[in-house]
Amino acid sequence: MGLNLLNEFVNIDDCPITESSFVNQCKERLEKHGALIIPGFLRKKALRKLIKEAKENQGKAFYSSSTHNIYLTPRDKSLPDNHIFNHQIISSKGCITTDQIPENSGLKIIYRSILFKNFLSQIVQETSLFEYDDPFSSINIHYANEGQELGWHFDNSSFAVTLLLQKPLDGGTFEYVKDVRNSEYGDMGYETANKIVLGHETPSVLEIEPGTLVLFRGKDSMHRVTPTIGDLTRMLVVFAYNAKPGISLSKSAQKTFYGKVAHNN
Ligand SMILES: O=C(O)CCC(=O)C(=O)O
Ligand SMILES: [Fe+2]
Repeated sequence: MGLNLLNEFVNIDDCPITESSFVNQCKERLEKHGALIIPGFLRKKALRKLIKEAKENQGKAFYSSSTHNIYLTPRDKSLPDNHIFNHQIISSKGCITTDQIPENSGLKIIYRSILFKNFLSQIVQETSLFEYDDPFSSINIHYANEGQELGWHFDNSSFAVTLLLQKPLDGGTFEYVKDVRNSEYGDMGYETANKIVLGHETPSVLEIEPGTLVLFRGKDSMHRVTPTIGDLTRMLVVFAYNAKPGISLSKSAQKTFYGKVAHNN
């Protein structure tokens, strides 16, 4: 699969993902800001098609609401309930999985494209990127209806790739504070995290329009998506990759995120 097929979906003219000057510029922006946004990544026609597809499959979404701390870990009973580590936050959304996305979808063409994977791996500085071994986790579409939100958290994965398809009338804003914790050195960032949760620290906001590609380092940068306001659903694609082949999401995580467990692994 070459540039021609990818070019049907991705605006290669404005986002020349195979050119080293563009790649280097993207890499620098990600390092400096902890986030990289590429507006107009999807061609307008492709965006319209993907919105239609996502709407057609919305009825299949698994909706869940969960209570979690910002580290996405169980409570620590040795710490008080009012400690930031034990502070509980609510997140809710709908989700469809890779197997529910049509085989000929532009999303699968982009996700599996060697050129796209090369582009990403250079930016995040991994040798190669691999899809998930389970049939659910590689490409997800998230649906946030009115009132649904993702509470403050850090990601488990070192980077995330998203594509916004539909922006709500209001709300649904991606907010983040860069480098709150240092997971590599075990610095939990309690003090800053506490200020953020209390609203005493002003987060950065990512201005994202439909068709924008976002690369985000969410492992150490605390982030959230504010509640959707109005009756237009926020629809967002998440592309998930691994640095090694053969990795599946754990069965318990599959059950929590997708409400089902794959039987083939
Ligand atoms: O919805 C978004 O824009 C970000 C999603 C996110 O932070 C996550 O899935 O962990
Ligand atoms: Fe996240």
